Amino acid sequence: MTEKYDGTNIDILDGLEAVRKRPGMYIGSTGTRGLHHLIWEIIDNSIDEHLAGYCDQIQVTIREDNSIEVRDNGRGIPVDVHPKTGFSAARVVFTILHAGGKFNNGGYAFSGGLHGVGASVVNALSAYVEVEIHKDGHIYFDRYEHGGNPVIKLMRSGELPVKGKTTTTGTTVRFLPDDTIFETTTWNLETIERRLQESAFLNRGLTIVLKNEKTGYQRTFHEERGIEGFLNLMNEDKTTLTDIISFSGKSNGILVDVAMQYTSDFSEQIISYCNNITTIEGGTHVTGLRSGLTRLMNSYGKELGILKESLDGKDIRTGLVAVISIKHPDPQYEGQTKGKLGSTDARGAVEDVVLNDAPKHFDVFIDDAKHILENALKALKLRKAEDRAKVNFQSKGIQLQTNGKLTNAGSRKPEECELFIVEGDSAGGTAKAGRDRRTQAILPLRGKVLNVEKTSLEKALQNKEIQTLFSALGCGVGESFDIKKLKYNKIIILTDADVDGSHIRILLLTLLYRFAPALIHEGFVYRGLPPLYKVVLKTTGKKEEFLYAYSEKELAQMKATLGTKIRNIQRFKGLGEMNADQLWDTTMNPETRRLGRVQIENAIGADKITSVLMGEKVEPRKQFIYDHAEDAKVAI
Ligand code: TSJ
Repeated sequence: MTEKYDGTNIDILDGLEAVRKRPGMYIGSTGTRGLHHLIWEIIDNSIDEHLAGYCDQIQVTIREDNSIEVRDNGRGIPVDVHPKTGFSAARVVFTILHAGGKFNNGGYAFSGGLHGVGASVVNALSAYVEVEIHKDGHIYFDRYEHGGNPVIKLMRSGELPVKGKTTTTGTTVRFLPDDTIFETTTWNLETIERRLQESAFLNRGLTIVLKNEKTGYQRTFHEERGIEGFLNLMNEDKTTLTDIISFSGKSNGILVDVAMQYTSDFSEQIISYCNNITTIEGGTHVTGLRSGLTRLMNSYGKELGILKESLDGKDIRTGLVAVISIKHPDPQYEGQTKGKLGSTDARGAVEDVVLNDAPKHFDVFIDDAKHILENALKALKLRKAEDRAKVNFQSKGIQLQTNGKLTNAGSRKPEECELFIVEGDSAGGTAKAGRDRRTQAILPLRGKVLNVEKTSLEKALQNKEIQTLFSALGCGVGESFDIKKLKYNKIIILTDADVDGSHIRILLLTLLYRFAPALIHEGFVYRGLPPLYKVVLKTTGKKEEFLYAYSEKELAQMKATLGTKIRNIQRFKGLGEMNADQLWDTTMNPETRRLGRVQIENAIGADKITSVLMGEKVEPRKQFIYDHAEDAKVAI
């Protein structure tokens, strides 16, 4: 073969074109979540370099032109010519789908793997990408435009051009997301900060600097204490019963790192990671931590003469807040969102580390073991009292199920049924009239009862409609939760686009998250998006022609494109102002409505929500985010 494969090859562009055609398959969505995914994809490479032991600094910059720059002080992406393709490895990384893994695993045994779709996907979805590699005294440079087209034609050797000399090593990547692909290209500083904060916690000693060139803002993330620092943040507003207990160890080739502390909470909170990826649904490592802790505490209890009989794991875990991070050479994930670790060996490995390494703490700080055991005995007592009094919320829910005002769907097939939780009796009535009676159920929630900002979860649970909601769902709550019994395929929260509406929505989400988190994790919960405006057009005929605007931005776009053709703009102050047809068209009809799927931003966000909301702090409430659901037709 005389022709060199120089990256303009048609196959390569076909590969990247496939990404541009179906971006959702590679990055989940083209909304704000997908947009930010691009940053994570790039940073993860630098973090892998840190894990390999060659990088301790990462700089992330939001640049004036809205591009992102990620710079690290690692070894620099290999640039040697890749024998199969005949061009520089660095170009392979950016042009060939899934090439990332081959290189990323080179020096490091634990890679995120599953989640790392890599640099080529970022390239395919960017208006431009620039790569600068400092290595072996040279600065290598490469650039791509319009979805991955290489700008620099490589010479026959396939080597990247050198644009200068250097005495350091490292990789810099700059990319500008393609605004013809993404619904939004606005970076959310808070989202980026949370992720970098999380990365700093999980990678002890790594320094990450975030800069916003547009505003001059700068912040450094660095955690000498690693996950202990994370736990400290999680518990900062709580009453703690023990010190932070941290231990690490290795079993069967699996590295285990745990930080835990007991609090006066009644719940248990375990945040888990495998290979730096959050496992939001837990899995075998979490099971190992639970069972290991049960065995360990029962053995201390007997040794100390505090226990005669073994305690139940759930009593031992009352008040537990823990972060577990494991490194597994070949992790397997399960669950709809792949957020659950399935590797069976992780359970035993974590259990081993708990039994072998946690005693290094407890043998010295024996009071911590005593406090945990006393707390568990208290939890057991409370639980028994609760059982006797039968004040258990679950049984109450069942008794009261007929008291609420649920209007059920005709069909009994969960896969086609939807439950609308509607704010206000009047909107509830409209929804009842407008719905598809066969598949759509309506549960009105009286706003007045719930819109008190500080309604506690306990108070909310006394609310008839809330009880009706949980019994209507059919899947139980807490320990007896069973998603297979869920009677609806979608749970759609429909509240006004005002402050009260948002409080009710957050309260409902908090309740669902607290009592049936899988409903949110598995994507069953949605937010209906009612329009804000009806834009009536000037017409000559008798029939009224109009459009709906769902945001201020859309209204502005309509004003810009339609201008003088607009006759009148009506603002909907609430759902109650719409008639049944309007509500059906805009918000309920699966063919025309818009829905946002409720998602949890990340582990810090999710668990901080629960703890902080329980503590009645208002500020971090915004961390439930909404991504456009796949069935939402976007009208503009
Ligand atoms: F992949 C990428 F282009 F997106 C990217 C990679 C982006 C950024 C910001 C950094 C990196 C990156 C890759 N930083 N450091 C590395 N290191 C390697 O790829 C590397 C270097 C040397 C060796 C070796 O075995 O000598 C192996 C690897 C994987």
